Amino acid sequence: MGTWTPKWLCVALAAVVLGACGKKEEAAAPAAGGATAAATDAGTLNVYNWSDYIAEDIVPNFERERGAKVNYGVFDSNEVLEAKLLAGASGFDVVVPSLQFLGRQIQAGVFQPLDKSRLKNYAGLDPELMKRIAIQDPGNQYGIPYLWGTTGIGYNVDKVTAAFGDTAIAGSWDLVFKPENIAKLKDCGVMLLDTPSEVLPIALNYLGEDPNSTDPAVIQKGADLLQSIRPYVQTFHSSQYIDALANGSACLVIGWSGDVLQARDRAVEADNGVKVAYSIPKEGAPIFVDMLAIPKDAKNLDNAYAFIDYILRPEVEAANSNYVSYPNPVPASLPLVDEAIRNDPTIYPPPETAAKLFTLAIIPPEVDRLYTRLWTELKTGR
Ligand code: SPD
Repeated sequence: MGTWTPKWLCVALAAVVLGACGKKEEAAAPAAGGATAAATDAGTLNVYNWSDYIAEDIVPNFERERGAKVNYGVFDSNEVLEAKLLAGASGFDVVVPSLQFLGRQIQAGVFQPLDKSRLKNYAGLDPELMKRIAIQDPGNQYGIPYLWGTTGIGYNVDKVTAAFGDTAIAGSWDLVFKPENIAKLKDCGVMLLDTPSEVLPIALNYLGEDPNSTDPAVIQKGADLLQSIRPYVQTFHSSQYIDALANGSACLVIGWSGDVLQARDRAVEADNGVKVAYSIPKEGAPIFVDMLAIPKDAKNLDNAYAFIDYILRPEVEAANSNYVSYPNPVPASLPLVDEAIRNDPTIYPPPETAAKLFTLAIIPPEVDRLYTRLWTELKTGR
């Protein structure tokens, strides 16, 4: 494949006025000369990223090349990251919020503007994508895209087939939101992401409402829909579902694309007979971009820039996409991305699917409070 112009992604990212706009890796092999370049001691770097979201060689290869020690922590929800950032003095040098969260954290003064002259690989970022990101990060001042994906349905192929005769139902949110459907999978384990900022918009979109509505009466409709399926949901969690799908203890999840595909690959590696699949339902689904950013009070700036620039190397982002099954924003990496990933429509959605994807807007504080209250009520059964 030659150059990559993801026009469909831009269409999806542009669709909202208020909004923006595995298989295990064999060898990340990112660093030309990496093994010999560790002569200096370049101090430390504190990175806080999503769990299950980086090829396993990237941090060690960077440490070797740079001669720096990376303290690498993980989280599994924007809400958790945001609480730490807003509390201040997080101690992190590089963090990875999703774009709509980055947008409001910029407004809260959490990040420092990037000095792009320190990122020699900046020019390799997809310009169309950057333009769309600029809607929530004006001037692309604060964030660098890391990876992106969609939020859809992960399922156990055999369990869904046993309940419905085939898996066609997984192509629609009807599987999750019609009580008579989800009830059929209750006993094999249903898990939802523990994140109101995505699950409520998904419910609203399913109802034909604006997923980014700020109208409390509209948002309440989404909450009511979620309450109607609450009896069938076993667990709310944003990372455990990977292993649960892979080992067969969950059969239906709302989850992130690459995570579900990692579950599929873990089951294949375990050779346990569990077949996992991911679907982007026909009614539409969120598209997200996760962003690298540097907090204002970061202490290890040179290493932060070096790390971000390292990630942006085409061979590093390709290794990353190959490992975690999420697409990346560096077009020159695409020829290095495994064909099976590049041609997988659940990873790189074709235009007709992409046209249905929607971006998530920055949530205003009063809506955020409403989301939190409705989510607590949902989880605690009030
Ligand atoms: N396991 C890594 C998942 C990363 C997903 N990012 C979430 C984006 C939410 N909008």
